[in-house]
Amino acid sequence: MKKAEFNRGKIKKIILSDLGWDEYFESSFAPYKNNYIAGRVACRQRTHYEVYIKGGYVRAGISGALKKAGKSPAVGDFAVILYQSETENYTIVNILPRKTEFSRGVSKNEGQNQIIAANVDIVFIVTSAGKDLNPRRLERYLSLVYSSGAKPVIIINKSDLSKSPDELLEKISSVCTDVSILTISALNKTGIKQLDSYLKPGITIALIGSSGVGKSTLINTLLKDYVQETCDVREYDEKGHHKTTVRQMFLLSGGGVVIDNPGLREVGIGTSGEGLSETFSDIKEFSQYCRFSDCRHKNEPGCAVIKAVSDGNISKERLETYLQLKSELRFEQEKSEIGLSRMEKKKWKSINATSRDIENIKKRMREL
Ligand SMILES: Nc1nc2c(ncn2[C@@H]2O[C@H](COP(=O)(O)OP(=O)(O)OP(=O)(O)O)[C@@H](O)[C@H]2O)c(=O)[nH]1
Ligand SMILES: [Mg+2]
Ligand SMILES: [Zn+2]
Repeated sequence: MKKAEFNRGKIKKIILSDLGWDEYFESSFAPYKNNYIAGRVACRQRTHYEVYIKGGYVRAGISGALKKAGKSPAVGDFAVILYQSETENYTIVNILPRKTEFSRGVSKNEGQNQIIAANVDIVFIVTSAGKDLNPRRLERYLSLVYSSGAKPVIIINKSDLSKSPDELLEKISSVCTDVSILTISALNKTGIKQLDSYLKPGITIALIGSSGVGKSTLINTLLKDYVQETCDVREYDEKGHHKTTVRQMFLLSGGGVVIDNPGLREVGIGTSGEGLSETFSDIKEFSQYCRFSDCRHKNEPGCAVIKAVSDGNISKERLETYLQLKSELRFEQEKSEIGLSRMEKKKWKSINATSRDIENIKKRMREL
């Protein structure tokens, strides 16, 4: 088995079920079972992928057919791999259907959301004591996580920098009524035990948050090893310079996997409205009592949401973020529809071009 240059910590023998492989994937892998091997994408490099397979991990390329189909494996994907013993090459030939898809929420290329990671169960939204701790930012992150299908947990790191951890909790508790908030110090290794209940065999956890909040430091603490380079304490200046540039997956000694991500510069909203209604369930609750069923909660008479703000039940800033995110959502949805229709046009263009080619060939044949 080829050795990759990444430090993956002390890896024991890999069992795919510790990595989240279950009946769902087993059944979609069934048609490939006899000739292919299954693996999970750990990291995407410029020229190849690093993939965990039963027993270890390998470097793999992707097949031309997959590239042609425009499919690109994301970290966390379960893949169908062809092993050619003559050349000792591993090639990803297909991606098994995803359970969850975690995207940045910013659409790129023809309205498709950019996938950050696939098959994530829990997202640790990492923030830190200091100016990163911001309820408005958390609302954005929460909407994104909810729309991915994963469960969010908020981690306030660097509690050692605060005199009163309770104050930290208080600052954001209003935005996260149904979400667990854990206060830790990844550097001093305090509060880490609270994470134990999430770190289980078969469970995939992704860490997201701004640059410099301590995601990679937390990975190192969880793995009890220095697998990820972190920003030097002396050179760190809260300006958010990116240290981690490659997204990758690590295995925990008790089973389960964690994915470290580069700090997110831009947090979009995606095209799914579900994330918004879950994040702002209080606003949704009040909106049932608005006079108009299509109330936009801006200046309509009989708006129960605006009343809730003036009664002090919802903060003004929270409503503002909600309205802002809602308009971004509408924009992203429209963009995605335009993207789809553009793709549809492209498809017809290529179909027409192909039939033109066929006609030309036929014509030339007749002329011969
Ligand atoms: N005081 C304190 N500093 C911490 C803690 N955790 C991390 N740091 C420091 O914060 C800085 C940034 O940590 P990283 O782990 O590199 O942050 P990151 O979130 O991975 O950043 P990116 O990779 O750029 O996204 C480093 O100097 C860490 O030593 C903590 O619990 N307390
Ligand atoms: Mg990092
Ligand atoms: Zn209203």
